[in-house]
Amino acid sequence: MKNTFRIIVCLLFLAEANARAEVMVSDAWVRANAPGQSVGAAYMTLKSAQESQLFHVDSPAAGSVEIHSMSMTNGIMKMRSLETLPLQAGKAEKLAPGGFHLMLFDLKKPLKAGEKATFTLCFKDKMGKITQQDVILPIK
Ligand SMILES: [Cu+2]
Repeated sequence: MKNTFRIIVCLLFLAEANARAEVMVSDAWVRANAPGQSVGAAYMTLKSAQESQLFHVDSPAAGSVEIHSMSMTNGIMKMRSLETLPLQAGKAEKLAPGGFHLMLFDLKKPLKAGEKATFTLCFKDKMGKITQQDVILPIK
């Protein structure tokens, strides 16, 4: 009886773990500041097993972090602040130079190559469940 109970608890735990909105974060990095630069940018690839969205980002390295898109219109680079970055199930969304990026404002100190910066990523799945993930990014 005791053993059966233990197995059931284990299965419940596994089911819960699988249901969690895990988002894989890869190729994550922060661009080192050029002299005199007061803002920063961070890049990463996000892949969620289920439909989700990145809706908030925080970092102790910056006063505020915004999710930005970048596009070329008539030869002019335009950045736009996004409320959320939608993630399709199983599809990798790339934040990379020239496209989506995290914009760091009000830097606490210059972003120096070789150092690291921590970010807290907040995701919301389609059921409205919020999960939070901390990632440590190299500055380069
Ligand atoms: Cu930007």
